Amino acid sequence: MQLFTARVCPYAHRSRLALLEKGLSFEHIEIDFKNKSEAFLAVSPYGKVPALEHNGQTLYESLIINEYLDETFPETPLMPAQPALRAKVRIWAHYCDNYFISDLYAVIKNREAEQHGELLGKVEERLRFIENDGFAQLSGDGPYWLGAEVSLLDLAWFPFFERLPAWTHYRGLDIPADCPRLKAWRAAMTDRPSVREIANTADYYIDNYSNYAGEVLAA
Ligand SMILES: N[C@@H](CCC(=O)N[C@@H](CS)C(=O)NCC(=O)O)C(=O)O
Repeated sequence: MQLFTARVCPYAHRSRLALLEKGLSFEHIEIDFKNKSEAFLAVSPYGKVPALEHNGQTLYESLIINEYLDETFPETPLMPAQPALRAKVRIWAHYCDNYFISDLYAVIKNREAEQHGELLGKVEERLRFIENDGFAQLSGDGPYWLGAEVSLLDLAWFPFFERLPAWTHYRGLDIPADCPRLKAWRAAMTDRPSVREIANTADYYIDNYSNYAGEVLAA
């Protein structure tokens, strides 16, 4: 099994975590975005990481790769058994990709101080929505999205929260004080062996997101 990946990429981070959580061995192929090989473009038609090659199949899109891994290697399941809960995992992963990330990147890429407050407020509202309509409904006593067991949903979201120190550094974005479940979840995830094995430092993210964010904007 080969994973085409990039250390800086939160989406590739999702699939690396899934492989580690499931204890699967794989060849890690680090992609240089400025110099994409033919072999990479053959498995990744969008030219994006992550991409996976396994048993003659080429797969891409992090959430789909992760469901494939879970179905192909059902030991240590990372999806719940009940169809309604499986649907919730997909709903909240879809929310991450289709609502949360676009607002997050809008704050980070924005360089106009006048627009900053409004953009930041939108992301904070999204975080409160996750807290109240996500965690409060699904996670019981926690600490994970679905309670006691880690799932693909945790792996879908966590990479964006490992990068939080960069968002705080450049844009003053943090988990709001009225989101205690989200804070506890981030702490619990940060402690997992899979997460620790491939964690990058705050300084790594601050350095690597400087192109996106540019200068620090006052909150
Ligand atoms: N929806 C995709 C997004 C993957 C993605 O955007 N990856 C970025 C890096 S974080 C990429 O490979 N970009 C290629 C490039 O910038 O040339 C997924 O979930 O896998």
